Amino acid sequence: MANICQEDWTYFKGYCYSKVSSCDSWSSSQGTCATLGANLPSIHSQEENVYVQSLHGGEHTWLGLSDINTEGTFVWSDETPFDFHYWANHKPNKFHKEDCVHTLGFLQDHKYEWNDVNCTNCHRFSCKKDYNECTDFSNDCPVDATCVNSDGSYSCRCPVGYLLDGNNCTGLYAFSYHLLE
Ligand SMILES: [Ca+2]
Ligand SMILES: [Ca+2]
Repeated sequence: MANICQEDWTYFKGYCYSKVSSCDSWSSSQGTCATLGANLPSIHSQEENVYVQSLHGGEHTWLGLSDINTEGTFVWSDETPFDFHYWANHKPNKFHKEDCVHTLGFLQDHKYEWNDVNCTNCHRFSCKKDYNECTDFSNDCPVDATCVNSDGSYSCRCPVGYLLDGNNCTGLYAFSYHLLE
């Protein structure tokens, strides 16, 4: 798929990612992403885990994951569910001293795993934000439908009295007619 994100951002499965090659603390990195309308990356599949780490050629990078607020409860900075993790063996560890999570990358025999470290460490990072499919022609909503953007996706809403039927908004009377046939 052609890159449909803004310049300096790359598209992957409903989101745009931008890489920052200088290092910073976890909080400053998250702050930099926030000024771009984005967050440090949350990861929800191994495919995304590999993609995000490949952006930096396997170097260590921050993820949006931390247990800063409640020790032992890791949350993503973009508030998406914690439904995937890829901790290295015996991680997370050290508890109160290590509240922020970075990727180990794939250099020096590392295998895309994650490690918790001190939040003031300096790591490179990427920013992740939703791609708004409704602002261009990358959505396939019928002309009479309204495109509704959502985090990581979008949907098509037909006018009242119509239902989305494949790539068309079909009047409800047409559905009843099918039933009578
Ligand atoms: Ca901790
Ligand atoms: Ca979207």
